[in-house]
Amino acid sequence: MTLINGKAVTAVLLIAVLLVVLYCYVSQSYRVVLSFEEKSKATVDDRSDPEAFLTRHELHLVSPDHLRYKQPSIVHGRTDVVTVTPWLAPVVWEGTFDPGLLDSIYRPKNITVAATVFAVGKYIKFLKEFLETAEKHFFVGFRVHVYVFTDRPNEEMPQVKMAADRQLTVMPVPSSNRWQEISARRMELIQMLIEKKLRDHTDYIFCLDVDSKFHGRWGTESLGGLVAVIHPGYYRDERSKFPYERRPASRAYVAHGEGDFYYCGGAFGGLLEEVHLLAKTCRQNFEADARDSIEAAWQEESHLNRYMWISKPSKVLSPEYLWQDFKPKNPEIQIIRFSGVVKNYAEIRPN
Ligand code: UD2
Repeated sequence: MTLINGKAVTAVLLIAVLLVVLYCYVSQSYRVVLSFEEKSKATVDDRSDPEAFLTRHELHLVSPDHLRYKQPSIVHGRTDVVTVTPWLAPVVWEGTFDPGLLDSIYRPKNITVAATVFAVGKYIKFLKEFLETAEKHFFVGFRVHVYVFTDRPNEEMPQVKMAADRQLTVMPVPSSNRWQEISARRMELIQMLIEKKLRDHTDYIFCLDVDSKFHGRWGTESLGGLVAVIHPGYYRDERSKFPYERRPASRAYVAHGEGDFYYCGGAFGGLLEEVHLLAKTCRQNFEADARDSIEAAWQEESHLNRYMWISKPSKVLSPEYLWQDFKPKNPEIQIIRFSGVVKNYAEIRPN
């Protein structure tokens, strides 16, 4: 009798445990479904006008009716370079896009493109040529707003005539005694600029080095979610030679055998919110490193390279988009669009 009772109690206990496990499983799945639905709902709510959202961004590329342009081909084209990354982002080279077609697609979207440039200390001398050549080549015919961060007084600002749909705003910044600090603080200032001034009226942003000038078109072909430029100095090299930060103690660390390309700190961009996330993350990592008394090998360029390895760029610009004036063109470089000017570091850097 006692034995039967004991068996019954064990069976009841077993059923109870099974019921509890089943309840937990069902309620957990229910919670997952709920949170998924909530998430989808939030996404729709955030984009209360989905048609307007799609129309503005590159997700929805609508060309004008009856537009005539050269027939595209999938069997003829550039064979001397790779035009797509392993994660299927386009790599933009001359001959891979139709500028007229792209401009016709983006013009009705009425986009605004911001550009940031830092001209601190003696680097102010590069600003005039940067701005003058941007007028000739950078998003010509589109609404462009250039933000110049400088510590120089108004009298030192070059006077450059800008087209009607283009404007310039000067953002005062403190001077600095270390060039590393100037280039590194850019991420923080870009993050703040986006948060305080650009949201609501800017679609895309490009962050560019001032000691450079435009030689050719840089336009709508460069638009994308997250856009990186391949560094002209390393694009033919094995990745073991890339000057990534190699100390594991740094948040910019990229181990040997890892990484895709070596990207430039002197030019990057994309949709406003993508660049905001990049700037915020690189700034946080840079500051956390500083608290541990470590400065990455190439300051914010190292952090940017770590970021782009994990958050893959959705469009990659070939080294046409940041060459170096002192370097002869390699055969695959059919056009130089933007290029660093030759400079004497000893003359222009604070120390
Ligand atoms: C590389 C990067 C640069 C940055 C740096 C690492 C390219 C082409 N350049 O160039 O973007 O990542 O390595 O720190 O990828 N600046 C001033 N005043 C100064 C010093 C710098 O305004 O006294 C600004 C200016 O906008 C300049 C930028 O910081 O263009 C980068 O400085 P750089 O050009 O001297 O850095 P560089 O040539 O080592």
